[in-house]
Amino acid sequence: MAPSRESTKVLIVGGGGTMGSSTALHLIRAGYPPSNITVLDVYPIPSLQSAGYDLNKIMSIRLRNGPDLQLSLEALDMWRNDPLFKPFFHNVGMLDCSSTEGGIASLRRKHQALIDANVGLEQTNIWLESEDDILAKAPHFTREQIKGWKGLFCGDGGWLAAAKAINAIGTFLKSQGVKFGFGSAGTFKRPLFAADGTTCNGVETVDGTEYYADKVVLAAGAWSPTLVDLEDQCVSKAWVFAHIQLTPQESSQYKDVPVVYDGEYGFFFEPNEHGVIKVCDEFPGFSRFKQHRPYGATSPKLISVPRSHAKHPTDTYPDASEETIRKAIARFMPRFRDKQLFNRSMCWCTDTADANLLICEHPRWKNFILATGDSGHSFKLLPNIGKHVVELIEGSLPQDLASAWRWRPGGDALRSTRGAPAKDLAEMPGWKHDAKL
Ligand code: FSA
Repeated sequence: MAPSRESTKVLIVGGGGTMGSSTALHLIRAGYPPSNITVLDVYPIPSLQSAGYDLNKIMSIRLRNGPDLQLSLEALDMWRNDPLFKPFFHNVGMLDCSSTEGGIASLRRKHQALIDANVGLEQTNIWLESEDDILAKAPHFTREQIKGWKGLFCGDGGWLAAAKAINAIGTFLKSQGVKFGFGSAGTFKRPLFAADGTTCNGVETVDGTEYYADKVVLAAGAWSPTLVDLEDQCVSKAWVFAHIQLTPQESSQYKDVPVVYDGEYGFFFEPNEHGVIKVCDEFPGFSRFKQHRPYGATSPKLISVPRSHAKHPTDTYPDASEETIRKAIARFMPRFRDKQLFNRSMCWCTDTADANLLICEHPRWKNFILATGDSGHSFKLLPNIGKHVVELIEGSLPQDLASAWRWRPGGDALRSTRGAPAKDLAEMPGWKHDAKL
């Protein structure tokens, strides 16, 4: 007999981030008593070191993997209609553009994949062939600036106020009486096992607290492969961003502009309510390999270990990033090329080899469930991903999702589906970090 929702206790490690908070939310929506749900995280929700702790993330429909169509459509519906998520979706559109032959060819393939999905996506995902087409969607550009550009406009896209959305989940969880453990009482040390040695029945945190539960969900994002041995299925990588400050007058000219993304340069978002624009460059990420022994490994091994800006606020980013972020600004907003950059920071994600999520029960630890492997494209799934983690907990995850998200060692997560393998931060001049911190 399946265990009842009323009596099943669930622990969520990394519950202050994207996948963990969504899981807690969906447990409550499925009828699990909030007092049977415990969220553990290094930081209070929204966790400062979650990739989702950000001004904004991109929303668009991109079909990279089998499950993407279903997941994106579910997410879009919830960002549009679910009262909890609706306030955080800024449906200003997303303009994916390029001026190179290869880039344009790749955009055409993306467009075709959307048409081939056969669910009417061609109505909102529009090919922009001419400069006039682009200027109609993005009048803040000059004709000169967009010479040679072609674009794919996603009318279902835009941006998501990321940290605010996780915060809204956190506020709801607290109001419902979910239990929390933060700081050393929320930092994972090891799983606990029943007398059989293979059935997980809880977690010990670094302060020595033992939490017991029927199901343990590890949703620690880029920290997941440092906590338990994932057999090289996930490689954690950092992406960088910086902010620029606009005057109120400048800001009003950029209000409601679509997110603009060029795979060879990067992307930027409209200014927030304080006139701050986030700019990112695009590249295959930075790893940070060191000898480290996650729980379950028989000896230390090379693992890319994230290092958060939250914990190490004086860390810088590589000189090369400064250059490429400036290049992106010069490309997208040449009038702001001399603006000061601030809040330079890194955002840690974890790639799998095929860029599918890793959402499955551990093959040897019964009741220990992984919900990780974001591969850099998962924030948009905040509203719905937890529903599928709950399905996995209950043994009802549809076969196609279970197969895509299965435990699957092998493959090259360092490269993943990107243009090149990640370079290591240790090789990047300018990346300074105080070892004492
Ligand atoms: O469209 C999206 O899913 C947003 S991806 C944003 C990004 O910064 C990537 O550009 C980067 O390559 C990495 O995957 C982290 O996320």
